[in-house]
Amino acid sequence: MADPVVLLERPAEAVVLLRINRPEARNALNLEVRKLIARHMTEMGEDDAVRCIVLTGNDKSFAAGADIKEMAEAGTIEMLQRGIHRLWRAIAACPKPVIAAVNGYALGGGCELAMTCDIIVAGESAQFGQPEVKLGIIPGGGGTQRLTRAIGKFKAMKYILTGELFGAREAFETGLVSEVVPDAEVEKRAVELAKQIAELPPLAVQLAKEAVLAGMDAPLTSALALEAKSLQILFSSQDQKEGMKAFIEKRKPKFSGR
Ligand code: DAK
Repeated sequence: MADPVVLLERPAEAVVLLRINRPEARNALNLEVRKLIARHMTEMGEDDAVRCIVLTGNDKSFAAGADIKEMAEAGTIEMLQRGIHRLWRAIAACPKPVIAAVNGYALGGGCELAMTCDIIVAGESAQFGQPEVKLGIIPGGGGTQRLTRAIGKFKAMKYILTGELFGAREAFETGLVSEVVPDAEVEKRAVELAKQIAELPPLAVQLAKEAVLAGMDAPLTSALALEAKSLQILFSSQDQKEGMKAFIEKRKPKFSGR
């Protein structure tokens, strides 16, 4: 039997690591991979025992984009029926923080997949890009929008219109990547960050993620109102009482997730 194309690992109690596993195709995202990632994200979003997710590939490739061989001959209706946009939305809708640990190539749909995550840790030799234009298409998984929001119009236009790749340093300097670390330490660092987040009160983490993402879509006044309401809501959580009490009593807090 073939190896599963998405592997699930548990590097720490409340942390799940999802590994894309198609090394023979540079982790190209075929429909099976996309469906599995979406399914796992949905399930983990509902699982109280999971507090942070790391999404990764292998040392050569995070994901080299959509599987070109699978879509080369597809027609409009077939592309529509594959429901890729729906699968993408399931990933973006995960309420838990998701950290992309990127080594090697994050191209096209692979770069878009990393951009649906909340934090991106990249290895020094990682390569990002939206090369779709070279195939006669345009980015379709959010690339024209998320890349532009992350790095600004003029840099995004350069990469989207030329299909040129860019390295981890450039990605960091332009704001696409949260941290750059030596290649061999990408996964370790991503898991370390995930563990750090997993120890924090999950309701505060969830509402912080929600406020940042919903706020990016809204005018400033509405976004600030959402932030204020989210903060007020947290004052009815046990973890807010415990966090502040523990600070005053100079002890480590014990968060219950309530
Ligand atoms: N798809 C299919 N196979 C791929 C692939 C891909 N994206 N990338 C690599 N492979 C396969 C190669 O065909 C090769 O297979 P064999 O020939 O051995 O059978 C194997 O992986 C190794 O590839 P290379 O020999 O090329 O390896 P190198 O290390 O020399 O080069 C590379 C690695 C990643 C630079 C190169 O393979 C490459 O340029 N790959 C294509 C990158 C690319 O153009 N990516 C964008 C794809 S288009 C949508 C949403 C999003 C999308 C579509 C629809 N909807 C919402 C509807 C997204 C579109 C895309 O991402």
